[in-house]
Amino acid sequence: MKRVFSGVQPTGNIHLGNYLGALKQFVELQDENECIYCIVDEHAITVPQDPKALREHILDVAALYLAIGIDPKKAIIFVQSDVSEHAELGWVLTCASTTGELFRMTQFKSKSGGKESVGTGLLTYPTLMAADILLYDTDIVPVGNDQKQHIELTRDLAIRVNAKYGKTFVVPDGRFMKAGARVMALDDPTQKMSKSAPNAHSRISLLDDDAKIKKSIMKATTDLDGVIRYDVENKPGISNLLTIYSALSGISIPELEAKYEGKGYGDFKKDLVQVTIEALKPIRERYEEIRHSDELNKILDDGARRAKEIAAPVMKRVRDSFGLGR
Ligand code: ATP
Ligand code: LTN
Repeated sequence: MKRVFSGVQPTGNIHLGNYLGALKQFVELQDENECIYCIVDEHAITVPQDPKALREHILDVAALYLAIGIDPKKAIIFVQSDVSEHAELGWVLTCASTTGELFRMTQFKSKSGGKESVGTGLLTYPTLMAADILLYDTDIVPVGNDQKQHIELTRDLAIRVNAKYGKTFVVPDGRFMKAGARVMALDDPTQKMSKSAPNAHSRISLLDDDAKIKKSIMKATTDLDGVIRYDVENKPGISNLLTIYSALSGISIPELEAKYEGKGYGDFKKDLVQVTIEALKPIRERYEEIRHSDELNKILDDGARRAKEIAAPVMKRVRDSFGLGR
C-alpha cells in the first residue's frame, strides 16, 4: 500500500478546478492506498483571513471532502493546525531551503508581483507544504498542475536532507490528472480558474445552484469560428469547456468533437450545463446533510489523532537527524 497525502486551503469557493484537478483523485485513490487528506489552515493565513470566516471555511472543506465521497473509514481527514508537527517541520525545512529557490517559485512571483514588500508566509509557503508531505512518509501527492514546482521543491529538500543527515525522508511523487489538471477561468481561458478571482462567473463553485451554473457556462468566453474542436492554442475557451465536459462525463474529447460536429456553441453549452448540474447536485445535497452535523467534528477529532500518530515519530526522526533537543 502506498501512502497518499494532499491538502486544500480553507479559503472558500472550492471550484471545478480544485475538484477536477485534485479532489476527484482523492476519491479514486482511497480504495487502494492509505490516504491522508488535510485542510491546510496554516497555509490559508499566508494572506489575511477573517478569523470567523476561516473557522467556517475549515468545516466547509471538511464537509466537501465527505460530500464528494471521501470515506473517513478509509482515509484520514484532519485540520493541519490540529497537528503541531506541521509548523515544527515547516521551520526545519525553511532552514534547509535557500532564499534563491523560494524566490524562484512562480506562485510566489505571481502573488507578490509588483509589490515591494509582502507577507513572509507567501515566500515560505512551499516549505510548509513540503513539511505537510514529508511528515507522513508520503509516496504520492495528488494535485493540480499549478503545484508541480512545489512538489519538485519538496523532492529537492527531501533529497538534500537525506544526503546531508542520512536517510530521513521518503521522496514523494506528484500525481496529476490527464483531463482537469489545469482548468481555466470561464471568463478568461488564459488564466487558471481561481477561488479569489473577483468575477464569480469566472468559476463554478461546487456549491453553486443550478441557475448560477447555467449563467456562468452560457456566459463563458469562446471564439468566433463556431467549431467545437480541441485546440488550446487557438481555441482556449472551447478547449477548456471540452476538458470540463470530458472530465465530468467520462466521454473522451474526440468523442465529444464527433458528437458536436456541425452543431453550434449554444447547443454544446446547454448540454454542458446539464452535465455539470447533474454532477454537482448530489455533492451539494450530501454537503447540506453533513455540514452542520455532530459527525463532522468527530471525524476531524479522530483524523487529528490518527494523523498525529504517524507524524510524531517522523518528527522525532527529524530531530534526531538534525541534532535538535537532547
Ligand atoms: P486557487 O488558485 O483556486 O485559489 P489554490 O491552488 O490556491 O486555489 P487550494 O485550494 O489549496 O489552493 O488547491 C487545492 C487543489 O486544487 C490543489 O491541488 C491545486 O493544484 C488544485 N487546483 C487549484 N486550481 C486549479 C485549477 N484551476 N485547475 C486544476 N487544479 C487546480
Ligand atoms: N499548496 C497547495 C495546498 C497544499 C498542499 C499541501 C497540497 C498545502 N499543503 C500538501 C498537497 C500536499 C495549493 O495551493 N493548492
